[in-house]
Amino acid sequence: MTSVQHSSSTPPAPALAFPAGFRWGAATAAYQIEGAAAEDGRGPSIWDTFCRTPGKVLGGDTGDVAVDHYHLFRDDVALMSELGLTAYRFSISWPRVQPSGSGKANEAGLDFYRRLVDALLEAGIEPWPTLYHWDLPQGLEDAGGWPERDTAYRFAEYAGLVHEALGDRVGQWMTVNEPWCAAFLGYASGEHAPGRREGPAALRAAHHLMLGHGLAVQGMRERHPDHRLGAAVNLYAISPASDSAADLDAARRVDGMQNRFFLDPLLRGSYPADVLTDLEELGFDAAVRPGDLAVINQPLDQLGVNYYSRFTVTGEAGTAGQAATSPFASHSPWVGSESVGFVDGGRPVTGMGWEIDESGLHEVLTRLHTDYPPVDLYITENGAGYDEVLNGEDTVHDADRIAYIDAHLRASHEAIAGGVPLRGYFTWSLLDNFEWSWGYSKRFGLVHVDYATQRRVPKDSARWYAGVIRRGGLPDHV
Ligand code: IFM
Repeated sequence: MTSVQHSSSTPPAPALAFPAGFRWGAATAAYQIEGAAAEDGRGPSIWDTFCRTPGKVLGGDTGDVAVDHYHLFRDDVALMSELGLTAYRFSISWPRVQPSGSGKANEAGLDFYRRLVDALLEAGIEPWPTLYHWDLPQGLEDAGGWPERDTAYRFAEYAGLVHEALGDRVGQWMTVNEPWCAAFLGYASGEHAPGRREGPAALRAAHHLMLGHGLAVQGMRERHPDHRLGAAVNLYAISPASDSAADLDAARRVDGMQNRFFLDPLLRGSYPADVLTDLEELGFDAAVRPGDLAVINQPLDQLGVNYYSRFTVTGEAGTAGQAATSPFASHSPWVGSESVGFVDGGRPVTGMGWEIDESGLHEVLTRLHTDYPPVDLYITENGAGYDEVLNGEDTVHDADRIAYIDAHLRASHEAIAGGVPLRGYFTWSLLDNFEWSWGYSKRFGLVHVDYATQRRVPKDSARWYAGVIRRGGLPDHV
């Protein structure tokens, strides 16, 4: 591991200062970094199975070893300290805690998180665990997966076990991460595990992810009323390609399925009426039982916003398509709106092909503030993936990533100045890691990882971000 060197002199006051107490963080997820897939009693997850299915993950890559965070976590916490992070967002692996998805906890699995949390606390870094970041125990998928209502109850049971074990030292919790991806990439387009292509099942999965969130929050609230609880959703800014009625309708549909289908039940206790109309033929209503929406609509202390890009969409005939979420995209994840098309918005893109538009982040944050009941907001993911190489040097000159994060922090600062209660920013990601169906081909880290040796090398962006944190804000220019 090489270190994040920076000067120890007092930093100049930033031109754009963030409020005192603003959380400066980085995020990761269990399957993407931990490795140790068969250690200490961990059971198989749907991602272990998916990675072993030919043609599902680029290069046949798996998370078996990933970046070996399970063994190297102390080094990684040391890196976080050098960066000056005040908070670290990670996820808990459900199959480490409940190898088959139900029943008593595997203490050896919980012990790993006890060790990690203790190391973070010792370093003065606030732990921000997420309970579900897509690694459903395979045993639960064998019983039907998220389209089965029982999975929501199993999730609440698992959440209770983790909360019981760590609740004495962790006070910030996120339940589910990006339920849109888990439901619609997992069960509609099949680009993600478990790789099913069943639209109506994907809708039920989405509802049960939300129901699981609500049930988990109820139990956690009862156990520790003082804890701060929330969920992290992936939101997009959406633009119609033109003012035509077809394009405006496409924008309404994509906004409905991507944003409002999750925000409305979480924050208002209802599904958007127009989306329910779009889904009328698909039997979604039958999945929503009396009382479910009240369970989902638990009072939240915080909402996590994962923001990466803007979609420009069209409803003109013959344009059906989708944004590039995977190298294997072939089926639409837009259940009930499969005919919408995605067009080039004319902006520069990251190495993922995702258009860079920080104004979309400002738009999303402002909309949350004006259209929904008040809740503290955190950017729980934001960052840029590229195909980077070390080139024999001892760093990566990732000026593109610096520019991306800088621009999004400026947009965040503007939102705060406009009254948005944004309380923190977690960049995705701390380390290069397993990027789902892209395998290890895309790198999002502030820290480069040599996957053959597990050597960590901070990129230019790591030093830059450390400076931002030390100053508590941004200089006039990048
Ligand atoms: O790597 C993912 C993460 O797991 C969820 N949000 C988006 C990131 C980049 O694709």
